[in-house]
Amino acid sequence: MALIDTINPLLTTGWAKGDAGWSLKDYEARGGYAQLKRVLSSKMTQDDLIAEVKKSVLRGRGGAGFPTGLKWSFMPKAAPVKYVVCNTDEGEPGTFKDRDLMRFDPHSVIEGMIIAGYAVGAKTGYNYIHGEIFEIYQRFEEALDQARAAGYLGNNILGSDFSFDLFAHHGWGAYICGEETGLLESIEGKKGQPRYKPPFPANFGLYGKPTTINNTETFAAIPFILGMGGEAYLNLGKPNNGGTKLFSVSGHVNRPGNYEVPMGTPFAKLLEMAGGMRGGRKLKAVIPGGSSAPVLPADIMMDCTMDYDSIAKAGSMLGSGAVIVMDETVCMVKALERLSYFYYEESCGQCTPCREGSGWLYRVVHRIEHGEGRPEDLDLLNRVTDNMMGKTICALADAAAFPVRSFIKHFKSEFEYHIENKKCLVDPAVQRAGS
Ligand code: L3W
Ligand code: SF4
Repeated sequence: MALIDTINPLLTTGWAKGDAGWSLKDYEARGGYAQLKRVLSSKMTQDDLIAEVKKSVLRGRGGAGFPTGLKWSFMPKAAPVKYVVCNTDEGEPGTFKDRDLMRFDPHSVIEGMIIAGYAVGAKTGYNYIHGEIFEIYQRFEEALDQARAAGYLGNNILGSDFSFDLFAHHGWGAYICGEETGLLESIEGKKGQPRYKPPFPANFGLYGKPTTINNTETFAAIPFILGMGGEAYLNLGKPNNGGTKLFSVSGHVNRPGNYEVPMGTPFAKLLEMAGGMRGGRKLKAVIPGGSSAPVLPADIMMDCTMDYDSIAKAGSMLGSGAVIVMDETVCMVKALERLSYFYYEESCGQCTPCREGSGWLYRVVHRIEHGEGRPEDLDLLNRVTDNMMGKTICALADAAAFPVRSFIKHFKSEFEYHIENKKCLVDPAVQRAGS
């Protein structure tokens, strides 16, 4: 889905020409690779680079919002072999920004990764690309060929003493391979099952070597940060939430799509950019950060700005920036049933609380939705989530639990109505009208 609108184009500068603007020639014409040239010719030190990224307060765009400069600084300086890995395993329901970045501006990701390689002292990089976006993988391979031919990749880049090569790795579509250590296992040719952390990838990553792993959008932001300076990038957003962010807006809006806006933009403005509510219906709820993030009711969401801190204060997560908008025609029990099935299906099965718990969550929500709910089911669901959260190897168990807890917390009366009356509170004809 192409970009629909932007307040402050940065990451999306190159999207204007759609599929006609992605090549090396186009990227160079809009200033591409200038920052790599500057870094290499001015012999900026690794510390200088990391300091600039820290100044920008660029926070990881894959979901956790971890400060990128800090993450880079964790890489042990003396280690002889290190890696840089890009996480383009975009599989979070509602998220569709990284595939567009890779489609319309793959060289910004490549340039960001090369600069990251220089900053952390890595000579090899991998970009792990989600299995269900094969055309994007092909485009990235083409972009890599162009960059290699132009001397931006390989030995002694642009005549410097810095060598770096980059490879695309095509995944096979498992959601759990988007978890950073599951992804590393998958590149190594193993089953994509997350590793226990710590040790974090910065110390024990790909093939057991120190590895910096960031999201696609995070790498793509690097050339822009160096171009304008860390402080100016920070000032685009708000304190502790630097820069602009891509938001994938889906659901009951008139113009679903990707929007680039400064961090701290009011949610109401983003909704307006997305054309407002479809059919003029009333906003009921929003999942602000991809399906793993707790749902928020309309009144709370309308008071939020789109940044990590505001959304966290409201009780949810900005996550990867996938904004799922739901109007008054949505049955929240049915919506939760769909989400719960996803996590049940995608659990890798290593941890008992996740493997068994995600199945129980789905089955209990399913029976409520299908008129077989029992009065004790809401307590049961909350108890199952208690036994999952924080008790597993990776965050998937929490991601399965958050929707259940938040849907029940904010929309309890709908669940109670379902259990008592064995049918939806929202009339099925109204639901059909909204679908
Ligand atoms: C070294 C330490 N490194 C933390 C690193 C860590 C990681 C990053 C953040 O999950 C979330 C998840 C999804 N020394 C460190 C350290 N690090 N402490 O910092 O770590 P963490 O554990 O907070 O998060 P995570 O494991 O990366 C990501 C949520 O994002 N999510 C996911 C969306 C999915 C997509 C997609 O499909 N593309 O984005 C959405 O909300 O649930 O909570 O690198 O190594 N002391
Ligand atoms: Fe696998 Fe779930 Fe455990 Fe994560 S929490 S490692 S997905 S079983």
